[in-house]
Amino acid sequence: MRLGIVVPTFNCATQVTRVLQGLENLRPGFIEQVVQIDNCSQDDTVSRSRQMVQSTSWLIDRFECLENPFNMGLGGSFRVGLQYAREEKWDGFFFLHGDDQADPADIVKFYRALIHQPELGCIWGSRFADESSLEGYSGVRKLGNQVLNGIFSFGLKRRITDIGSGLNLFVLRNLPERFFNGIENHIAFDVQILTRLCREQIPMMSIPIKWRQCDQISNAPNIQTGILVLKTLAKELRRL
Ligand SMILES: Nc1nc2c(ncn2[C@@H]2O[C@H](COP(=O)(O)OP(=O)(O)OP(=O)(O)O)[C@@H](O)[C@H]2O)c(=O)[nH]1
Ligand SMILES: [Mg+2]
Repeated sequence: MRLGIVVPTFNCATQVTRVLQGLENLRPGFIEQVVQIDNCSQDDTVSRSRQMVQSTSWLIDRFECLENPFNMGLGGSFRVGLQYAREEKWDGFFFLHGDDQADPADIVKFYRALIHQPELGCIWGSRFADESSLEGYSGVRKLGNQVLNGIFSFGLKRRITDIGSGLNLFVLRNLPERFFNGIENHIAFDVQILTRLCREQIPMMSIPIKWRQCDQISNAPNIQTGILVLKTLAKELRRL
């Protein structure tokens, strides 16, 4: 099975170098390549990533950094990664946020789950399941997410413990070719993906992950993102 990792970045030089170091330490034998997709960072995210990779031995032969010509939003970066994965004929790819909130070691759990259930179309990382580990998230943030999880569970008629985290695995070989058509550029693109997974009854599972907030600068303001998420859900539900 040919798997890659797509790492979207935007102004997160300090954090992405830790993510890349984490992958170098892990040296996951099941990963073919790591592709960073930078969304016009205004800091030195790209140069520091490239410099960091020069000092590695595993990653150095497997790393590529693509730079979007303009800020395409997180969904736009996802589509760039998807296109890359298709051109490389990967069977699937991890989408791992570059701001070091997830634990890169969790990808091993995802891979093991996929080996046991090779028919899965998606493995969804969950920050709010009972066994998840969540550090540094404010009470407001947790509550907001729990409310959204409740609304989604009701709307999608299925228990949802995360509407979209920064660690997911998409198994392209088990997803219809048209599955990602019309995915939007904005940060709630994963809400579109989640509703489609449910609507099309794609085999999927959710895995509790480790997630933390320490020195990250969020580009996703709480209220605006919450509204966008709900609007995206409403739009997708009309299609159900
Ligand atoms: N928001 C945002 N993030 C981007 C973009 N392009 C790449 N990213 C990266 O995508 C990841 C997610 O962005 P965040 O702003 O942290 O959003 P989030 O993780 O969904 O929300 P938080 O829980 O607030 O961190 C980070 O690693 C960013 O560096 C973009 O256009 N917008
Ligand atoms: Mg983040």
